Amino acid sequence: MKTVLLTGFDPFDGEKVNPSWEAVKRLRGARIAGHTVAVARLPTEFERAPKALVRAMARHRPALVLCVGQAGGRAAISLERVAVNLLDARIADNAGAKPVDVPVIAGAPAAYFAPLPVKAMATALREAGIPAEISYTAGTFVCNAVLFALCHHLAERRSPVPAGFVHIPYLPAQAAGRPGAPSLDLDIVGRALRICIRAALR
Ligand code: PCA
Repeated sequence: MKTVLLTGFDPFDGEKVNPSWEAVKRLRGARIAGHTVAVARLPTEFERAPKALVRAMARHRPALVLCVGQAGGRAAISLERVAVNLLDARIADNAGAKPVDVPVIAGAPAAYFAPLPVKAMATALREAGIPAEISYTAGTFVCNAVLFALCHHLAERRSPVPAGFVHIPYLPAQAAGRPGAPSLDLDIVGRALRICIRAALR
């Protein structure tokens, strides 16, 4: 059976949980559209996260790669369309690194479009009653670096594998300490990821 690789991140910036890993780990072994879900937990570290992703891809040889990360403050499931070749950290990563104005991969293109049908995915999410948006920036922190490294890896190998990045809001428990911050419940995020996978495989 073909495999879908889903990844989530370690908590960062003083948080106790990362909703991305909480949602992703629940889908381990799930059967979706004739595929089995494999999961990997990535460190929220510039240096190690892309390597951990590439290792997981070598191990699972997935037919689809969907990386998921927390985007605190966003109110919808955010489908990332673009990765930029820039690290510009506002906070330190979990290893204490805080790169400013350096490329993710020296000599690589300035940007990539994620090879993922983001519009079809957004439509499918909205039809299921889940707030969704297409995003034109994954930021300049670890998530963007992972998406960029993923796109570069596939482009260099001329791989046809669809792959991309989904940012998700805080969990309600995280938002509880931040009046006014939007959040999405884990069950909804789980449903959203299943819908994203089905739409991406179509
Ligand atoms: N979100 C961060 C890194 C890890 C995560 O879950 C980001 O958006 O870059």
